[in-house]
Amino acid sequence: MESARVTLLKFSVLVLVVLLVLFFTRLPIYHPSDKDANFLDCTTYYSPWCTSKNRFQPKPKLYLHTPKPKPSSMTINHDTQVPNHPLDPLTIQEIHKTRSILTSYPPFSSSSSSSSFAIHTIVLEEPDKELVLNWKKGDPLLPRQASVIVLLKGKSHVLIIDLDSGQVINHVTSSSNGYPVMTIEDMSSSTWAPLSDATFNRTIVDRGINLADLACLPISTGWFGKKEENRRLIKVQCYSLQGTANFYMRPIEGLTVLLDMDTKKVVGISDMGRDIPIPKAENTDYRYSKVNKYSKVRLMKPISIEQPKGPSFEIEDGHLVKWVNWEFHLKPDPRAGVIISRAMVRDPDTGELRNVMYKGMTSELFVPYMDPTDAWYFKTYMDAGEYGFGLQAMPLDPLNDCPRNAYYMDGVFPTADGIPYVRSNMICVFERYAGDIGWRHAESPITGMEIREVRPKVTLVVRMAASVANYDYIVDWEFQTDGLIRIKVGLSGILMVKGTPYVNMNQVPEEEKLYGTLLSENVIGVIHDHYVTFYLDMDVDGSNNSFVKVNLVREETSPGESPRRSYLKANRHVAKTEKDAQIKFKLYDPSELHVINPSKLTRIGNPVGYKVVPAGTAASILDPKDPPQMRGAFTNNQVWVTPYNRNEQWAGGLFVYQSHGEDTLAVWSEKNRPIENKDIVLWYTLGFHHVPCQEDFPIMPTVSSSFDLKPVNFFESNPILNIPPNFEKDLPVCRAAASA
Ligand SMILES: *[C@@H]1O[C@H](CO)[C@@H](O)[C@H](O)[C@H]1NC(C)=O
Ligand SMILES: *[C@@H]1O[C@H](CO)[C@@H](O)[C@H](O)[C@H]1NC(C)=O
Ligand SMILES: [Cu+2]
Repeated sequence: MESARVTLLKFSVLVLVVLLVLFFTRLPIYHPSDKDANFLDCTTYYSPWCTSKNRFQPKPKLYLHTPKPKPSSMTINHDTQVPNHPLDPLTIQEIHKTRSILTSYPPFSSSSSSSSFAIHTIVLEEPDKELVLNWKKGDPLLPRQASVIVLLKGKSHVLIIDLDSGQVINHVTSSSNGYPVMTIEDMSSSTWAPLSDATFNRTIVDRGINLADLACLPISTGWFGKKEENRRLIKVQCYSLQGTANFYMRPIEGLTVLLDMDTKKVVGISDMGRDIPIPKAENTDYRYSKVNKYSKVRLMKPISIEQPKGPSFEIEDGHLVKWVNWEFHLKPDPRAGVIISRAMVRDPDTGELRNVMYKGMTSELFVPYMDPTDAWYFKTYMDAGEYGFGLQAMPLDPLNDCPRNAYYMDGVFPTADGIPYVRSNMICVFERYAGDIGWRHAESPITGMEIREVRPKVTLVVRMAASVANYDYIVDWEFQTDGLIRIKVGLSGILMVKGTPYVNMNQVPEEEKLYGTLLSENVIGVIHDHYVTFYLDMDVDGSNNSFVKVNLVREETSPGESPRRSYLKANRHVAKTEKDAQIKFKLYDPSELHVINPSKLTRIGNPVGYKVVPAGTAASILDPKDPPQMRGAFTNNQVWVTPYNRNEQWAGGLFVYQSHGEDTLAVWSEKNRPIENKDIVLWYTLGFHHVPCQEDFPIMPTVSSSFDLKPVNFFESNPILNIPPNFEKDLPVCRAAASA
């Protein structure tokens, strides 16, 4: 019995989803500016190891009055935290209160039904947009309401609870197909469940694997037809942990356990691929302590960016970010990860704060694998609606995930029984200086003028990193002083791989389908796609906007008109309805895509606007009637525009788990509603095709793509004409104490 206990313990510690729960949430928060406050010592005291090359210039005293950088979340006491802004996430106290109102409300009150229900969501029910737009600091806070999703006896209940009155003010039972985002407890308990089945144990042992070395993953089943209806199902697949922390590289191929997620009963076991060996553990570990240190390449010296006066951003009242000309509200969300709201940029001419985007977030992800066989066909993840993109965001690692002087924000989320917990350091905010140029011009000697004007580019980054089982997604919202917002997704982490009998490509018959690339002996990296769909509620100088396609077309000259035969012309087309704004990118039929405010013109009469500048344009080429593609139909176009509707924020639908694709962005857009001069929402999908390669083994170097929201006739002229260049005197050079 003792060994069984040890087995279970080891199992529990190492299964990934268990890690997700509470272990990380109370880690002591490390605040870089306390321990590594080099810049403060450096500038405040001008210690001997800190010098400026230009000795005449700075007076250290000047810096004595520099305020300390705003504290990180370390100083926030979550237990006493109160909301300050209408969009602030629910506090610990508010989540407690929501839970207590819910548990005294039938059918959830213990008196009427003691049968178990699970709380899948407690988040702020955002007040009406109109009210938020009119709210000013100093006004009384808008009524605080919680949006709650509870699963009871297989039915999803959606409630709105008013926290001031303590009343449930809305309660509907969902009749649509699909289930809410899994709870951490769903995922964690599913990985254990197969062990209650003797057949499962037997096949593990028969395959020569010690039950103590098992690590299992909960894999969403997708939806492939009638037989999956009326209960929540999940598939579990396992790996061997023996000899490595990177169990993902040691799949127990072909073994799939189908579970009822609510009863935790094994519904079926598919036990195929017994002849496929488990790939070796050697060279799969990626931990610094375990890998051979580089010996054959030159070492890099330490590198860090100094901010002698501290960062230029401020976080007011916990969530309001103010930086140079930008202001926006920032909050963590269990489903979206990061939500940016009320993004406004200050006009350099008038000093006025101008609206750009009311709300921006990751709405859904879609990750279909390209292997139709029994153990793989269902791997078509929708990481936000199935797993909770924010729930999977792990604490960021200071100095590695985010540089020195970063501010860290925590997430506060409920467990399945409604008790709040803190996910510390979930988001970071920092200024980025990567040596890039904001603008420049130099005159060549032929003009006889000596001009060299260059401005450095410094940006503000909001970052989150979600580890959805094996994969890591890094999401950056990068704000530039020229008004541009860059939204970037980086892919790293570990591939989901497949076991194979082959150890060399020379063994693979010509006609054999590998479904991917042989990455190492017995390991295939299966081809897959990643789609990340963003919800962008643009409000360019106000809510009523239009979507304009600026189509570039070839004009041919008439005979004799010009030595040129052809040139390009820009044709503007204002989209009237949603179908006009279903955009598939075409390299040889290019368009700029503008969101403009038709009633706000510049001095010289152009409508003010922002354009979406695409990149990461991989498009899904699956059959539109393939069940995963029907559920992921929001990727059928790269850009969509819909009229604002507060019930249309999740591109795959509110209930994505086992959904049939009946409530997606693609379905809404088919209504073909008017979108001209209306409050509109822009949707953009960043796409990646991923044909794995050997460099992706045993862990992937980050691959990233980004798209931009860029001002177009929004400012009267270059908005960063007046930013100063860098001067030597402002940039003291710090040296390590030993070398001073
Ligand atoms: C399967 O093995 C685990 C781990 O050794 C053990 O705890 C569990 O009881 C076993 N299940 C059955 C049904 O024997
Ligand atoms: C936006 O347009 C609607 C009509 O579509 C109008 O009722 C509303 O007043 C407009 N809002 C603003 C802020 O101009
Ligand atoms: Cu990938």
